[in-house]
Amino acid sequence: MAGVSPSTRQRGPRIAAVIVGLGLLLTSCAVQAQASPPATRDIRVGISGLHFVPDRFDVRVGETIRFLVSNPTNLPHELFIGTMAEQLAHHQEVMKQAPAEQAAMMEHTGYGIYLMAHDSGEFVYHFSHSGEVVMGCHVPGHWEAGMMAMVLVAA
Ligand SMILES: [Cu+2]
Repeated sequence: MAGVSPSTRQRGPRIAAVIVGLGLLLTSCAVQAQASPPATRDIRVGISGLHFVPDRFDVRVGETIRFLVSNPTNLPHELFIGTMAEQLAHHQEVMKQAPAEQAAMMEHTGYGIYLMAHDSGEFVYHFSHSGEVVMGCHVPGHWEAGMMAMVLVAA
């Protein structure tokens, strides 16, 4: 996705570029959040080991859900929400980053949330199409271990 250019040996300018990039992404996230309708329902998502709990959710087209996500584990986790094609594209993007930049990238995707160990947070998502939407964690090794949940969006 947008943002962080490939690394150079000059650490200072690279960090400055990352900060500017994150600022732009944060701005775009804020704009996006304002554009979606207010949430009409809350859904809680837990994490246990390398699993979302529960691992299946049912919503209806047109619903705007506030997801309240808690991570009681000792590891950081991401909850990236999107179609399976978007999951695979996002996964490739994350894997391309240097390890030090993966977390920063996952933290600001704009389509979900990134949580440190023992942290919690929330995000709002509007379901505009029927079908299946996937929640995936792309912290290295987690997606490969099957860390995903399905959201079934009924017409
Ligand atoms: Cu994870």
